[in-house]
Order: sequence, then C-alpha cells, then structure tokens
Amino acid sequence: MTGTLITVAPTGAESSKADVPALPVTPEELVVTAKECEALGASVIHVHIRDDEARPTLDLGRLRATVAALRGATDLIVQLSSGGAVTDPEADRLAVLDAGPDMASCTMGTVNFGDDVFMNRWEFVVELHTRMRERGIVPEYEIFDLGHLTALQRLLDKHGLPAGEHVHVDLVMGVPGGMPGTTEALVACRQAMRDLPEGTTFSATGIGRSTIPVMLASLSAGGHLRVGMEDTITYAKGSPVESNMQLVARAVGFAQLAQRPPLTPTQARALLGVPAPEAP
Ligand code: KMH
Ligand code: ZN
Repeated sequence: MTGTLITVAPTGAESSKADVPALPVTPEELVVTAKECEALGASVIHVHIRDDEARPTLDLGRLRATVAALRGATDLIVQLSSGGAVTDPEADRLAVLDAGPDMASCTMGTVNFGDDVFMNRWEFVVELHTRMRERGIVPEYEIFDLGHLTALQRLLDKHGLPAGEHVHVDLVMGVPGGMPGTTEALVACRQAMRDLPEGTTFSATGIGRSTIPVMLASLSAGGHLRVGMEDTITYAKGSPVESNMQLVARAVGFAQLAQRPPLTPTQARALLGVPAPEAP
C-alpha cells in the first residue's frame, strides 16, 4: 500500500451547532469544507446533513441537492451516511440510497452508542447491502466491534461481493459501547480481516481522544484514515477543533511522515472500485 485514503467526516449527527459552532451544517458550509479538505488531501467525504434548524435530517430532497452540490464543486467521492442519527427509522435510512451517492455506509451490527442504541438488525443490513449491489453504490462497511467483521464475512458469503467487487471497511473505534480506540483492538480487527476477501482494505477512526492513537496504529498496520468533526471535536487537551481542515491537515501530515502520501480522488476510486464520475 503506497498511499493513504483520507476520508473526511465533517458533520455527523451527534454534535449540535450550538455546542460546536465550527460544525459545517448548511449546504454552503459543507461545500466550502469539502473543497478545502480536498485541496489538503481528502479523497472521500462521509456526509450527514442538517435541516434549517441544524438538526440531523435524512430529507431526500436535501440529500439529492447535497450530492449534486458536492459533485459540482469537488472531485471527492461522495459517501452518504445510511446510519443517520440513532432515532432515524430504517425506511428513511434505506431511502438515502435514492439520492444516488457514489458510496454509502453500511453498519455491520447493532451497538450501544453512549446512552443510546444504534440499531442495525441483520435483515436491515442485508437489505442495505442488496440495494447497494443492485444500484452500483459502493458500500463502506462500518465496524464498531470485532464481531461486526464476522457478520461481514457472513454477509458476503451469503449475499455476494458488493458493487465494485472490492471490500472496504472502516473501523469506528472508541464509541462508548463499542470496541476501544487502541492499537490492540485495531490489531485484533486486522487479524480478523484475514478471513475477508483478499485485497480487503480498511480505514480507521478513533472517537474523541483516541483519534491520534488510532491514526498511528492504522498507518502502521497498512490502513487508511478517517478524520473529522463527526468523530473529534477536541484537537488537543483544552483546544476545541477549529475546523475540519485542521484535522485533515494533521492526518495528511501523519500520512506523509509514514511515507504514504494522500491518494487523489482518482486513485481512491481505483482502490475502492468506485466508477469515474459521469461527465456533466
Ligand atoms: N450517527 C451514528 C448513529 C454512519 O454514518 O453510517 C451512525 C453513524 C454511522 O454515524
Ligand atoms: Zn457517520
């Protein structure tokens, strides 16, 4: 692996604009963030959107407009969250695919999520995977705990490879209720991935203070990076994150130190099996 795939997850569904004023929540803020993160070295954007009151929403019209705006302004691979917020119903989460993104997330199992529960029933996961296959949308399998990798193996065995035929997982580490954001946990996942199809790639993100240990562990294990204000709102002890760009710049610096510079969006598409964008 000679380069690093850098995904930016700029918004998420958990932080409020009131608590985190630097969070991009309007379409304009999202597009500015996307352009700046792309210029720094991001190649994928993992997108959650907000309504006019900055509350998380899965409104289809807004999702379609967001996909179009990001495609118009950047070459980034647009990955919509099908996870949404913990309160979102399954039907709305499935309907996210109707917005026609390049990629969508697909979480591989239910997990406690702080005081909440992030529900991902087996039948729902199968439906998400199947619809993505049918529509040529490339999944990123979100792994919050070790057993989710076993569930992914079962999914692929029973329901076939995803669109693009390449398997890419994202280890989401350090969620209260999921696996910890430690090197040991990342290595355990790395071992479990040996049972997945050859060539499977992974990125990792550490929630909160686990962001730096997880970045370093992922790079040293041949993995890729996801960073952003969805996962981290404190840059260093006592210093709130000022922008997503600050987090992407730090990730790019780490990747360069590891002599695995950021992949361009074109290289990222080749890695992930995402088709080239259609000409406008
Ligand atoms: N907001 C979390 C409940 C995803 O985007 O697919 C789910 C999440 C995962 O962020
Ligand atoms: Zn997300």
